[in-house]
Amino acid sequence: MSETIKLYQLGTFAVGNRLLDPDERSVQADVERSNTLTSGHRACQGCGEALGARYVLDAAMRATAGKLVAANATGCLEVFSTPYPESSWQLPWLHSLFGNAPAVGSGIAAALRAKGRTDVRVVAQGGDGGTLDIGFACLSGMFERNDDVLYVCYDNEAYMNTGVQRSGATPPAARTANTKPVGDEPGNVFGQGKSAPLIAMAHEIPYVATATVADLHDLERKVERAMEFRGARYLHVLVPCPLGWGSAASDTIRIARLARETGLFPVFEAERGEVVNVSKIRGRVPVEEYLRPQRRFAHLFGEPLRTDVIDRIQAGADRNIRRFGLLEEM
Ligand SMILES: Cc1ncc(C[n+]2csc(CCOP(=O)(O)OP(=O)(O)O)c2C)c(N)n1
Ligand code: SF4
Ligand SMILES: [Mg+2]
Repeated sequence: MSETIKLYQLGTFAVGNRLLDPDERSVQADVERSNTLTSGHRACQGCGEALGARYVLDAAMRATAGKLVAANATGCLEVFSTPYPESSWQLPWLHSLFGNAPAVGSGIAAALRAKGRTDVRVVAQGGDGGTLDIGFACLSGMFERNDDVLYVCYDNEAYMNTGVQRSGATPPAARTANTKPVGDEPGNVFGQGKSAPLIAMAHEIPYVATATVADLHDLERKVERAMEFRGARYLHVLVPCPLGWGSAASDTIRIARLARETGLFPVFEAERGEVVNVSKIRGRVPVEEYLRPQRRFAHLFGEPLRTDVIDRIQAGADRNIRRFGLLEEM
């Protein structure tokens, strides 16, 4: 005798989960969630970028009642989500080039304005390479024209999609495919790179914020806040990459938290060029705790132990703590 079993879970896990009673559902199955980046994509296990993008886009969808268009630069986020003809995106989504997502976002915003569709909002997004390096001129133009676009940079501190090459966001001493851990100054050199959030602030655009995937509610709140403004807005999200950082997939959240708690990644909000809110460090930790679990810094912990390099990284964290007032006043 055979029995026919109905399979409801044809779409996402979240959809299947919605067949349960509300109090038994996971957060992901909340009926309010749009699951904008849905299951089936090919990101590595523990990918911070996939997690960050999912929360950013779902929050943006909520804030705009689903009237949202996204432009996406080439990079891991595009490659793992959209191996043509498949896609994990459940919103109108355009793949731009590696270097022009901000310009494509500006174009979409201009077209919507020409059509009088002020109800539909625009997100443009890309990795740190697409944002800080090749797309930087387009981004600055989008900022100075104050185009009505929220630009989101998912910062995993290198060009991950093409095999972990250095970007303008790669931290000092980090090993990448083209910053080898050899010589007196192993890994990426000190004194290079740039802070995209500070440069965005210098454009005095309505809203700039940083966030990490360690605090997803904070990330969601910042997306919602960004959507309250018209004009150019910039959100910079630190998204650990297990493959490129040589960290355990299960450590993504912990490492993102340590980036904040060491002071290496300041988490703050700014409006029209002024810092208006800072996430204080709750339990300060030395940078060594952040560096040790990542193989991209393994050359600092061999023989001899490179305390000189670790001290220089600590000095950078201490400077951030002073500059942004990251510690509670005693
Ligand atoms: C003009 C051009 N140069 C190079 C490439 C190859 N390319 C595609 S994605 C990428 C790196 C992406 O790095 P990032 O923006 O940091 O995104 P991630 O993959 O790290 O998320 C490169 C070099 C390209 N697509 N176009
Ligand atoms: S290489 Fe890094 S950014 Fe790309 S999918 Fe894997 S974990 Fe995510
Ligand atoms: Mg990157």
